[in-house]
Amino acid sequence: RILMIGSNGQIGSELATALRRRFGTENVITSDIREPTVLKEDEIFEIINVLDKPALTDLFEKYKPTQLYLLAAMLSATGEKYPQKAWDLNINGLLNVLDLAVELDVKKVFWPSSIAVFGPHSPKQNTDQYCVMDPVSIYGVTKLAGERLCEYYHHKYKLDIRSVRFPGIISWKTAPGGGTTDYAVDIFIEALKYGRYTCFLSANTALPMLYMEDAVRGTMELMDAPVEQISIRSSYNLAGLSFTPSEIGKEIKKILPNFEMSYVDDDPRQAIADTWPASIDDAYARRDWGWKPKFDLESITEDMIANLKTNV
Ligand code: VAH
Repeated sequence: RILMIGSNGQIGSELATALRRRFGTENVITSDIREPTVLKEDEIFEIINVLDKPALTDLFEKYKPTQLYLLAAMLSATGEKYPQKAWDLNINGLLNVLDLAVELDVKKVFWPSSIAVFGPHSPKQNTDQYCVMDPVSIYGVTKLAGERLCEYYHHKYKLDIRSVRFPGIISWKTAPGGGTTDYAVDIFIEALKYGRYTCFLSANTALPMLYMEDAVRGTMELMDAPVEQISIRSSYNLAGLSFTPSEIGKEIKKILPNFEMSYVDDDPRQAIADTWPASIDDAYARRDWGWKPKFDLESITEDMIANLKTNV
């Protein structure tokens, strides 16, 4: 049985759908700090605060999960507004889950890290699995510390915890929550609504990105891989594609010729984006468990516009 904590978020909501399809709705328990906006009658949901250890213990004991997916976190931009809360949620939430997973013998745990673990002294292009990581955002600090905790709990308690460093994720079903890469989602929504978009990152800010279908498939493939193939217990680099706001704007213009783009140059998220890599080397994920992205900028743009037109 699978327990997911943080199922209302951008990744959680779509990963939950994929897990229900794969393991059966009755075997997937979703949970978050508040009720989801949509819940079908056969879907199981529980309200939980991942920082409330006694309540979390009750939830684990009630469902006795064999797999646990922790998607509850505060992202980079919001984290800069509430750094202490970001540390508390992202680290103490993870620690509560790690301890319960060990105590109650959960077979596999998934926890997402992020390219936010890299910083100004990390290589900018094809950033490799092992390199200097000096994150400047508190979110990046929590993800780097979280990776070290995951590796420690694996070696100390033999916990089978698996992780990937997600790039910015693009999707249309659930809005992202307070990330620096959110522009790559907002641009599509506003292009369709208003025919124009004012971008909070500069035109040439190249960032690593991944389409949600690839992110969900990659997560499932990582979790399905035989344990002996997993050589990284901090978090795997994962790459999809890299592009700049200018490049995605041009791609949108191919479908929406009247689309206009402008830029602001005083957004605090620019300072975070400037410390992140432009592209990622995911050789370990490809070697260990056969990772390969499928979506490129053209297919992402087509899929986003087609779905947003009919669903939003
Ligand atoms: C953020 N979407 O912007 C997240 C992600 C790599 C970016 O971690 O904070």
